[in-house]
Amino acid sequence: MLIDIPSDLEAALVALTLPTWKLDGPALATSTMEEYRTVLTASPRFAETAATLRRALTGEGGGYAVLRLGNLAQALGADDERFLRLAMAFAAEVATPFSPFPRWPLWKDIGVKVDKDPGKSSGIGYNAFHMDLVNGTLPPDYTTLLCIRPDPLGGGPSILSDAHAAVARLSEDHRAVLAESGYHYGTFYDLHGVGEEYKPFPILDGGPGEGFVRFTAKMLERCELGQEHADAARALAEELVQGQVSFMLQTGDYLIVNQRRFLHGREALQSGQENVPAADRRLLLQLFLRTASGTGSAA
Ligand SMILES: O=C(O)CCC(=O)C(=O)O
Ligand SMILES: [Fe+2]
Repeated sequence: MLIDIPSDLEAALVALTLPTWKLDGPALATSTMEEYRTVLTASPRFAETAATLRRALTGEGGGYAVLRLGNLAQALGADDERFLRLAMAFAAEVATPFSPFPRWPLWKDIGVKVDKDPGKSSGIGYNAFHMDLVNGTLPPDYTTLLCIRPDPLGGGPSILSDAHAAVARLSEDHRAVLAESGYHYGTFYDLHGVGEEYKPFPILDGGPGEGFVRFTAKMLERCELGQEHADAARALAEELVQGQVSFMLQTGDYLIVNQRRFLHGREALQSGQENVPAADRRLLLQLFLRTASGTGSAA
């Protein structure tokens, strides 16, 4: 769902300068979260906007939101620290920002690399449905993507699909196979705050409609899977595509995905990226969030 910022709130936010954030290990410091909340709660309609955001992510039928911060990005500059602090403050209203990568800052650049595996993060091709950090026992509750620059050639719409709805459309036989520990994906190296490496894992590890649908369609191409497991995973991948929504993120759009409900991906960028100067290519900033309870309910 799209969430616009009321114009009186926008005006108040542009006039604010939030302090720089502090870290507590890999996470945003509680003191910063409290500081940001205190300042922002004094702005008109902030509390109500944050409540709308939480409802979109955790309410009945919800699971993702696009917070439209484009006017703020335009007023402050999309890569300006003041804008990033405001986006961080909205994120902190959902759950605690943290970095699973010890040597990376909280916001991780996702640019465009023409030489990379086209189907992976920052590649130029189709980025198939997945959850982030799928092979940790405790993946981030939320993954978030802040659009600094869309593809100047006009490609790369985001895709989202309700994972539990897709599972519910599968046959019982496929669901039973997906509940077996027959899946694995990728490497697990030097990651913090996402539990242990999970290998092999079941795609379905909660009751109907519950828990993570621990899936990445990338495993179909890149991993050796048993025939039965591969077939069930392919059926799930097809249902995810059947149920997908897609939209183009614009500058300042902030996509927040509840990983317990929705899986995400991205259509291919427009061809011809090698002719676009690196500094003009699509740029997102990625940030992960963890709920206090680890159950996915908002803060
Ligand atoms: O480029 C995008 O829009 C999505 C990137 C993504 O999902 C990821 O890097 O995990
Ligand atoms: Fe992702």
